[in-house]
Amino acid sequence: MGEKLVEGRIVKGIAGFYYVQDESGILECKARGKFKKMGLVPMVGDRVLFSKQHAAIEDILPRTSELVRPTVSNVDQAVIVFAVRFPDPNMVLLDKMTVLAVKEGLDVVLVFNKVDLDDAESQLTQKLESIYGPTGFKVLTTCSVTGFQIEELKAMLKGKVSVFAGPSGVGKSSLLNAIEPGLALKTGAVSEKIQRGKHTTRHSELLELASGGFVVDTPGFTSLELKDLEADLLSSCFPDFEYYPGNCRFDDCLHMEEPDCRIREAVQAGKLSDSRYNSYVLILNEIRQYRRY
Ligand SMILES: Nc1nc2c(ncn2[C@@H]2O[C@H](COP(=O)(O)OP(=O)(O)O)[C@@H](O)[C@H]2O)c(=O)[nH]1
Ligand SMILES: [Mg+2]
Ligand SMILES: [Zn+2]
Repeated sequence: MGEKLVEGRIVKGIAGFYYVQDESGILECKARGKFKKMGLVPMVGDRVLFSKQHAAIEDILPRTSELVRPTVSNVDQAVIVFAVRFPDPNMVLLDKMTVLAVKEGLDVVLVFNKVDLDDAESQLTQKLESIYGPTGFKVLTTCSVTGFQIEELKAMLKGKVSVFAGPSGVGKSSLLNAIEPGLALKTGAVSEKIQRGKHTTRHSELLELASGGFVVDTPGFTSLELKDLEADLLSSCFPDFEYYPGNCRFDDCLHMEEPDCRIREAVQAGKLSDSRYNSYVLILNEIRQYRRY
């Protein structure tokens, strides 16, 4: 007689053990040997069928997405966090992260944190909003210190699996703590350095929010590889470029030197952001660099 299998989700994996969560709690499980034979390695984020009696994962349900860094499956959205300043946003890095997220089929939420450090004179928040408004990405400006827009962020996470990404020091852990103080994530540059020193490999972990949804707090990453992205697909990962589809003289226009390019015209006319176009060119050149080898 087959025993009853229960559906759950892998929230953590350490040294061959998988922590599978369902409504009744978290159970430490082993994966059946058949997965190894199939060349299938269970991932954090996987929805699985497991046996409580044997503490064993019996089946892995089809994945909707698979991220490599951090290693998580079934992610719905990327919450890309940058500070309006301290540290100043690196726009190329930001745009690269959105490209990777779009390429993976994730929804993008852009969070500009530390709005308390902006001032009336520089209006950094407003500038960022004007650059990213036309992308159609969801944009939130937040402050984890005052709690500004924290409820809105919380609402966006509800019922979804979200990966928090962004450079170190922008306030990812602080935002998550503001959403749910019980998480008690370590914050501040110093504590992160200590954390890195202690654990040579950091495992990704899904954290469940009481308000609903799971989040992954990634350690900050600063360089991203775009090796497997084709040059001619890059502009489709810039949703603000898509307002001018198929209108360039050449169907395969890369929006660089080609004559009658609608994208470059839009940039020259001030309709498309210089900053976004600049990132596009730099990322395209990076992709071409890879292709040469
Ligand atoms: N002024 C200000 N500081 C913040 C804000 N959010 C986080 N911080 C500070 O920024 C530093 C880095 O925060 P942390 O959450 O560790 O950033 P992470 O590396 O992205 O996880 C800490 O010293 C926080 O106290 C904010 O909204 N405003
Ligand atoms: Mg952190
Ligand atoms: Zn073009």
